[in-house]
Order: sequence, then C-alpha cells, then structure tokens
Amino acid sequence: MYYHKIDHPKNFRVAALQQSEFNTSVDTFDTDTFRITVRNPRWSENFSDMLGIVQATPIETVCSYELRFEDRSMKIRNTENKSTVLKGHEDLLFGVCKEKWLFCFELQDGDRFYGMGEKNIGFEKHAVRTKFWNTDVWADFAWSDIDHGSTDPMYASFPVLLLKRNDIWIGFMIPTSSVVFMDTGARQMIEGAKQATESVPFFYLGAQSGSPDMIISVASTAKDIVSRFTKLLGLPPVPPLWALGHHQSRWGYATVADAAEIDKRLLAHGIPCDAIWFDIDYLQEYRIFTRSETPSMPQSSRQRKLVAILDPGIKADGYPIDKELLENNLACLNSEHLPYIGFVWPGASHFPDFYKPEATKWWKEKTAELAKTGFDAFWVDMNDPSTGSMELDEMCFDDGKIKHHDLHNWYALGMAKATWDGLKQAYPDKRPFLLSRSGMLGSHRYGALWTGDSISNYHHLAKNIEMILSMSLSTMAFVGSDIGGFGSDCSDELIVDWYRACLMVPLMRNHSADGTRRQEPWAFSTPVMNSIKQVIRMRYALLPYLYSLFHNLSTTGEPIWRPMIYESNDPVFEHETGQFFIGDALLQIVKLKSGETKRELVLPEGLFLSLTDGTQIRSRTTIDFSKTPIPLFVREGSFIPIALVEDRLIATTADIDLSKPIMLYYPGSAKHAAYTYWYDDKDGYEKERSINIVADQKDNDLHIKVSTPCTLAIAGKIDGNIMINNKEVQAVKKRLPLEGTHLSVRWVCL
Ligand code: NBV
Repeated sequence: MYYHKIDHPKNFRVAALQQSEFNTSVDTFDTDTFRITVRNPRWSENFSDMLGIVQATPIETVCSYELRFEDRSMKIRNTENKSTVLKGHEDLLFGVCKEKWLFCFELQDGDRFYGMGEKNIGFEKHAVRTKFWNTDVWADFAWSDIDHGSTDPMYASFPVLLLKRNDIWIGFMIPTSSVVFMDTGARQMIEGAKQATESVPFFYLGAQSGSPDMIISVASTAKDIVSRFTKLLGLPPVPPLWALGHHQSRWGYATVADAAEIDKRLLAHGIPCDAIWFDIDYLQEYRIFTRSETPSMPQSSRQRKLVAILDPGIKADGYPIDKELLENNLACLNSEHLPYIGFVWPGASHFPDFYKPEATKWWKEKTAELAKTGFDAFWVDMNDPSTGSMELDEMCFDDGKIKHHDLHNWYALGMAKATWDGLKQAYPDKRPFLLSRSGMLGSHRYGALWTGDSISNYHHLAKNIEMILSMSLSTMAFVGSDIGGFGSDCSDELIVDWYRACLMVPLMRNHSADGTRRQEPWAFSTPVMNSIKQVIRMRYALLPYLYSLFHNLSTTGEPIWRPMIYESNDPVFEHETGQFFIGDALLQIVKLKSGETKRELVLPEGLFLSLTDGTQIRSRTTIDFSKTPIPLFVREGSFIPIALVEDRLIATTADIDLSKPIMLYYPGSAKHAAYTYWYDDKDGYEKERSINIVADQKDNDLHIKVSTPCTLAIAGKIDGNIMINNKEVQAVKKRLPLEGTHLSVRWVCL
C-alpha cells in the first residue's frame, strides 16, 4: 500500500445497495443524521462495533430531510419542499473492490469542502485527493516537503468531510479504524502533466477494509454538524485547568535540575507557566518506563506540573520491561507469530499490542507506577506508529490475527486510552491530562493532540492555524501546535507572532527540537520576551472564559476555535483562516506573514467592540498590527468572564480565582443577552458550578439579572440607568484591568 495514493471509482464494481445481498440499513441518530451500514460476508468486521467508535445509539426522531435509495442511486431531500440536497452518482453510488468500498456523489458548481482533521492541503478542500493514514511526517517525507508544509497524510486521521452547498451543510463521517480515502473532485491527471482532462463532476469517499459504515448529516450551519458528530462519538471530558495554562517544553529537558532551572527563570521573569515537559532524554538510554535519575522532585515542593513523554517502542534487548512484555505475550506479533521489530529511539524495538486487554492493563499499571515517581501527566509520541525504515505490514494485532492496516490508525488511540487509565489509577481524585501526536475519531475523549513536528517559519504558522481550525471542525477541538515551531531556528518576529496567534489556542505549549535555537521566552531579547509575556498574562486573565468554553464543549460538542464559516454561510468567509472566533464572543485576527503591517478585518453581522481601544465597528475595518498587536473583538450581546491578573504575580493557574470573575458585558445594539459561566475546583470530580447572567435593554435602561454576585464591567454606550437584580446601581468609570487593552468600562462591584 502506498500511503498517499488512492483508488479510482471506476476500479470498483457497481453494487446496488438495495439488493438483499447487501443487507443495508439506515439508522437515524440526532436530527437529520443518518447512518448507512452494510453487512455482507465480504466483510468480517465492522470496526466501529469492534472498537466502540460510535458511542450513541440510534433514535426515532422527526427529521426535515429523508434519505431514499432510488434505482441504483440515493437521494437526500427536504421532506417539506421535496428539494434534493444530495444525490448519489447515477451509475456508481456504491462500489466494491475486494474488501474496499466507496460511496460516490454528484458534485455541484460552487461546492465547498471543509474538515478532514489534521491535513496540510488547505482549509477549504474542494478538488483534493487524500488518504487517511497516520504518518510520522519527518520519517516518511523529503525535507523539502516537510519544510514547505506540503506533506499529506500527517499524524492523525479524522475522516470527517463537511460540504457547504450554498446555505446547506452536509456532513460525512466514516467511523472506522481502517484506511479512508476521499476525493472532492480533484483533477484526473498525473502530477506534472501539462494538459489535464476536465475535473470530474463527482466526489467520493470510502475505506480499504471493514464493513461499509458512513454517517451523513444535513443542517443549515457547520456548527450543527460538528456538534452532532462529536456527540455521536462521545462528548469529551473537561481537562484540569492547569492543562490550559502556558507550558514550557524542549527536546533536551531531562532532569529535575533542568526543570528547576526553567522554574527559576520563569519566576525571575514573572512568566506564568503551569507545566514543564520532559522529552526522551529523561529515560535511561531511551528505555520506556525507566528514569535516568532518582529520587524525583517531591510533589509538594513544586508548583508546576511535570509531564513526561512515552513512546510505544520498547528496546528489544531483554531489559526487565521488554522481558515482561514478551514473557506475558503482550507484544504485537507478525504473521509468523514472532514479536514484530521496528525502529524507534532505542533502536530495534518491540511494540505493545494495545488491542489485547492484558497488554492495555499492563501498560496502564506501568504508567501508574511511573506517574507516582513524580509525573502529573504524559505525552504519547511516535504512536503513528513510527517504525523508522521498517515495513509496517508485519506488525499485526491480537496474536497475529488482525492485519496491521485495519488497526494502524487506531494504535495511537489504544495507547492513549491505556495511558489515560494509568493516570486515573495513579491519581484517582484528579482529572487526567494527556497529549498525543497521533489519533483518530474518538481521540478527543482522551485529552489533546498537537500538530506534530512543525518548522519555525511563517508558512508553518499559517498551516498550523488552518489545521487547528480544520481539526476543530472534525471533532478534535483540544489541539495546539508547538509554539515557535519545532524544527529550525525561530526568529524574534516569528516567536512573538506565533504566541499572539495562539493567545487562546486550546493547548498552549512552547516546544522545540534539540539542536535548534533555544526557544524559551528569555532566549530572545528583552522586548521580545516582554511581548511574549504580555500574551501569556493576557491568556491567564482570559482563562475563565476559555475554561467555561471547555465546559460547554463537554456538553454540546461545540469547539473552542471556530472558523468564520462555522456559523456564517457568507461566501466572503469561505477561505478565511486569518481571523476566527474563540467561542462565540471573541474574534481574533492574526498576523501570519513576516513583515505584514495591515490587513482588512471582515465582520459578520452585528456590532463588535475592539478590546484594544474600545472602538465599535461593523462590517469592515483595516487593522494596523503595529498599533493593535493583539486585535481582539467582542461580539455585541456577549459576556466575557475575566480573572484579575493585572498588577499581580501569577505563577500558575493556582493563583487564579475562578469563582470571582470580572464579568465584562458588551451590549452593543443587542436587546437581550444571556450567558452561563461554568467553572469548578480546577481539577477533580466536584460538581461544576455556574453563574447565570441575563441582560435586557428596556427603553434606555440596562437590566441585568445575575445568579451570584460578581464584578460587572460594562463596555460601550448606555444612555439610561443600570439596574442589577431590579435595583439601580451607580457605576464608576474605569479602565478594564486587562493587559494590552485600553478599554473604558462602567464598573459595578456587587
Ligand atoms: O522525542 C523527540 C521528538 C519530540 O520532541 C517531538 O515533539 C515529537 O513530535 N520526537 C517527535 C521524536 C523525534 C523527532 C525527530
């Protein structure tokens, strides 16, 4: 198998799904969400059933759309006006070729495509051809492609495709661990050909094995589809607050002394940071579940969390861990029933078979033991899985019974789950946090993913933003990139721009490769460090808002970062990634090119307030990055809970009081607004708490009802009185205490 080539639909035999041979069923889930499954002896397994990928159960529900098979094709149409929104290809709706299968649909002019998770092929994805095969990018691509950011596929597989057809959105999701392919009408030609045939009027998607299983959902916004798909796969847990703080990592940090040095520098420079990360250097000769030093840092003497890396490759030299793995028959075997060997950091390595419950239990216990030596969380790497120059085919699962390709994309999720369970065992009262490089549908239930080994250049910064936005549309919302870029040397300009762009990124971690220019904030000049510090302190002030968004994600499936097309169908936003929403209240525009000084901000409907200087804008405005280095805007009718960070030394999130936020309210021209701020004890399993707040504009007066007393900061113009819980209050004018902003507000302490 070539990991980036896909099949042509004409290589498939046309099969009529209605034939009894194909035992096809259509179930409904959430509103207007249909799942087509096909059972036939050709396929022995349904991978979703086998691995629990889809977690929801079908329901009877009233839908506005219906899915009908007609002759050899299929239609989705509006039940009321009978208009057809999706039509299967007339001659080839469904095709089979040995174990492979695909669905093919008619394409229409103006169709736009989104999602596809971690992909390097642009944000809007019409006319692309791609495969979903978890890949260790640096191991499998040429440096020129890596440097330019044109590698596909990458580390993680999220086969979610969102089609925007004028004002209708149609979502497709293939819940499988198998290799998926998609073609959104790419040109039919070989690379480099000067004269290509016309583009084809169809798009198709399918998988290489496993019984056919596809979910289709129709809605009027991308927002609805993303929520429905996330709920189908299971809602994600809320991470502990510390996981949303700023984190400092580097390939090279190895010892407690290294961590203590970083801790000292952070304190000296007043830079908040919640975690310090250890890369492979903390291991004894890269041997998993060993440490090169004892004793470890006592838990009580440190404020910051320590996170350590774990790779799946276990040195195949018979050291005690390797011995246990083999003696208990927990390793992946090849088709000759011998333990499979691939190359990872320790050289020739064995791999735990996470499909076997005994292996998962073993890994969980080892992880828990290691955690108790002083690690709060883990970072799982090389789990694509990466085997260096060794062919993957022979890495089989379940004692050699399951072929590699069927579970390749699942391997990382199996590892993440076992590690997650290890953390739960070690710290039963804490909520686990885990970061994984690879993943697939369902990975969002086990912590965060990062975009892997990026390069310190502007091209990668822009690509990483696109990827994070695409992953957010593909059920994986808890994502981040290595701030500053991983490979190559980061410039002064780039480090600041990367931090600024990632002010509110779900995972904020500065990480870089061994041998590159040091990338800690203090490795740059003082003005550069101060600009970075400003971003980090601003993030800590905005953490109540971000944390509440994670609570919301855990009940609605709504992502944190939201591209402009998430709620708006305005064609002006179809390719837009340089500005995006964080939740639905904050809009950020980011500088993505070296030397870029100005860019036009285009707004959706309504008034927006600049947090920088309090100007209120509608429609379009030019942003001057030299005057507004962090351009952030609040949507009218929004509340933003803010922590008081200004004039205080904040070392970690422990210094933030979530229960007493400053509630910024910007009414704009909104007559009514309501918001629920969710928070909790920052970690653990105590019940979550909330502050409910409602605002109404009556005549000229502003009436606010709030469930718990808190400080209110009202921005914008109010002509009449301010009534809080039916009592008139006197507000004082003051500057909003949020670094980097000069916003005058009416301040009311309740
Ligand atoms: O463990 C070393 C690196 C790590 O720093 C990086 O974040 C991972 O994506 N790791 C990959 C292995 C080697 C990369 C060349």
